[in-house]
Amino acid sequence: MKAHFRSFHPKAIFCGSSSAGRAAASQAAGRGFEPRLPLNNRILKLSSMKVSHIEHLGIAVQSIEEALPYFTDVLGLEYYATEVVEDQKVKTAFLRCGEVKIELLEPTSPESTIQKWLDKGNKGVHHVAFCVEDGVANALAECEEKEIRLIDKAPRGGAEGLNIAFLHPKSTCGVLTELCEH
Ligand code: CMX
Repeated sequence: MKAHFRSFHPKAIFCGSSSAGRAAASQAAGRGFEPRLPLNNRILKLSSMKVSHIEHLGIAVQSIEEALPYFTDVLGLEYYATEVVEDQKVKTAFLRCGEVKIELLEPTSPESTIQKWLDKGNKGVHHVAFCVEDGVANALAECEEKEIRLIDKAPRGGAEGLNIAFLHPKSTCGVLTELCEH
């Protein structure tokens, strides 16, 4: 129980009047956190979602051809696959970085969400993909229960044949979040 609480936002561990809660508040105060009531009590519910690792980081680029040499020739990462994801209007290139992959995303159409994102002056890390052990459908159900805004209401097929679903960055601390399962 305590271990779970530690993984929550620091503001969330101070609710309740248990001695453990008070001890945590006092410890955290010593570290410079301001004990206060959480803005949203639902965060206190323990998570049953199990994230095993970061599956990949999605990096938006205007041109894979131009971007790739930085990742292969400078960082020395191994490039191993290219795939076009038609329904997302992107071409992807995958590189290995230990257990985590880097997914370069190049728009294939002006209508691509990646192109729109680049056109707004953004570049670099576009999303973070977390691998969930108990399946994307279960993870989505839990997110929905906790009022996290879903982009995909059900798992769908993504690059590399993975089941995936996206969570809206407005609900996820500004990080466009992909959930995926192997
Ligand atoms: N990271 C963080 N915030 C983002 C974001 C991103 N990648 N993309 C958009 N946002 C923010 C915008 O900044 C904007 O915030 P403000 O309202 O404060 O300006 C807000 O989200 C809405 O953005 P928008 O430009 O109006 O864009 P849309 O609402 O049309 O779309 C999103 C945003 C996240 C719903 C859409 O990009 C989406 O559905 N993404 C999931 C699918 C995807 O990204 N596919 C490409 C990768 C495919 C793959 O990996 O295979």
